[in-house]
Amino acid sequence: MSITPAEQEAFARDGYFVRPGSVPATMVDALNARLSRLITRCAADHQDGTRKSLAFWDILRGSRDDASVCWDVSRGEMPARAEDWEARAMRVGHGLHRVDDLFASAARGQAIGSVLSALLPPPAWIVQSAVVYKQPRSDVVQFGLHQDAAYLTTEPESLVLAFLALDDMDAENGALSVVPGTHRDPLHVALAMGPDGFYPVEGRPRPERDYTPELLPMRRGTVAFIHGRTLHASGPNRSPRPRRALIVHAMSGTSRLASNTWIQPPPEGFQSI
Ligand SMILES: O=C(O)CCC(=O)C(=O)O
Repeated sequence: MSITPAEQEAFARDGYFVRPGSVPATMVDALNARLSRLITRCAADHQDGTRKSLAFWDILRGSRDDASVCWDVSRGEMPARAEDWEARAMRVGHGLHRVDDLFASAARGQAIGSVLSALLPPPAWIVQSAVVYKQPRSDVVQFGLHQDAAYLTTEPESLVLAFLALDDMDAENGALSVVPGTHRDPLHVALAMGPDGFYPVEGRPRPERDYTPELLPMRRGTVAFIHGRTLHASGPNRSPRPRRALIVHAMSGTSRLASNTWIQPPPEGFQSI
């Protein structure tokens, strides 16, 4: 069985559950090493002119099917050597499972894919996969309280996020926080992608409630499974350590993606897990 009755119950009650020790340290090390390679390759593409724009939203919009890197350009000139660009990486995706065998096996394997499959009416489809990269002592990557279903809206709703900690995470380096039970809220806003980022296409006032986020410190190798409407957030990285997370979003093939959603299925359709 891929999930226990207690996990099923927690998901229904709280809108998330956490599984420590899901991915062995050797696999986490291998994913981080592969990540470095993908980032250096992308940097080399910029240096030889294969990739041009360094603008965040240009890169994000074009990132559905590959391993594009969004860069922190706020710290001046990019480094001379491609290997040194990793210190500027903010986000890598959103098709890691499509272009890289190791990330594909992580996304589809026992620790993530099987659990997503157990949570979703079959068939379960991977919509996107990416690494969120918070650099040491940097506040450029942080997230206010949001529902992922706002920017990946499925009808009827079936979105689930798997969040794999690739580093130990705590309050100091920007661990995830969630507001238990908020998956029972309606979708507060639906977002589409414009030239300068996401903009609201449909919104309802957020219910008058006191949202108290709960910090989820995680050891590397932990996976959290989060309902698409569960409010979550994460702060800046104030530590000298990196904070990397693999995020994999999945939906049921019995739903469809809203037409305003920034990711649409590739021509051959989404792949089942
Ligand atoms: O990496 C994180 O802390 C949160 C990521 C997230 O919520 C998102 O990408 O929507």
